[in-house]
Amino acid sequence: MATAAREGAMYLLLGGSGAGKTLLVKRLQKLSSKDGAKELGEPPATLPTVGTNLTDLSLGKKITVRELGGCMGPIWSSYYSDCCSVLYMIDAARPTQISSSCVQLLSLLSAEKLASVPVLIIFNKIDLPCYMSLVEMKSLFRIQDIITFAKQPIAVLETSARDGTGLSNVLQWFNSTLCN
Ligand SMILES: Nc1nc2c(ncn2[C@@H]2O[C@H](COP(=O)(O)OP(=O)(O)O)[C@@H](O)[C@H]2O)c(=O)[nH]1
Ligand SMILES: [Mg+2]
Repeated sequence: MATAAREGAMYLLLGGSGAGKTLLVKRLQKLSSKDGAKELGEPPATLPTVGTNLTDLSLGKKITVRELGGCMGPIWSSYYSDCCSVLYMIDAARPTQISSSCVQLLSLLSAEKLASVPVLIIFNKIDLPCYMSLVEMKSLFRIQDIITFAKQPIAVLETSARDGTGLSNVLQWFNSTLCN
């Protein structure tokens, strides 16, 4: 893959289309920028990611986040050998995506090449009302069973990339998993 020229450790950002991956990365870029913008302001517009999208972040050291659009699911695995950590994003306000997201998550957790990389599961869009609570969503996902039986160290966070809730926890997770 064309990553040799980049300095930073590679983090993969995966999840269904429209979960909020691009907005998350834009928000993290702003929060970690030199001027340390504390005011997020209105969410910038995002376009559906076609293919893959690379973003550099400076978090003590330089890292690169590679977003893979949801429609690239069938070839996600071709990027596994190149990454040090995985973020998996779920739209917490779309219960209809639970089963497909769960299958995708289980498949990536069972990939040999990802057997020892830290994984962060993010439930995004917690600002939106949903007829199902986050507790119900997580229980349908069987998050606790997944954590118990997975080989990888797994963390779970809730965010709103829109209003900024939980983004500092995501930055903290990056700092705790900084790879070489
Ligand atoms: N309400 C709400 N909307 C969000 C949130 N995160 C992303 N969005 C919106 O969801 C849409 C898809 O976001 P995008 O980042 O392009 O999703 P991606 O396909 O996963 O990259 C955009 O209109 C975003 O503004 C969130 O936390 N809350
Ligand atoms: Mg995108």
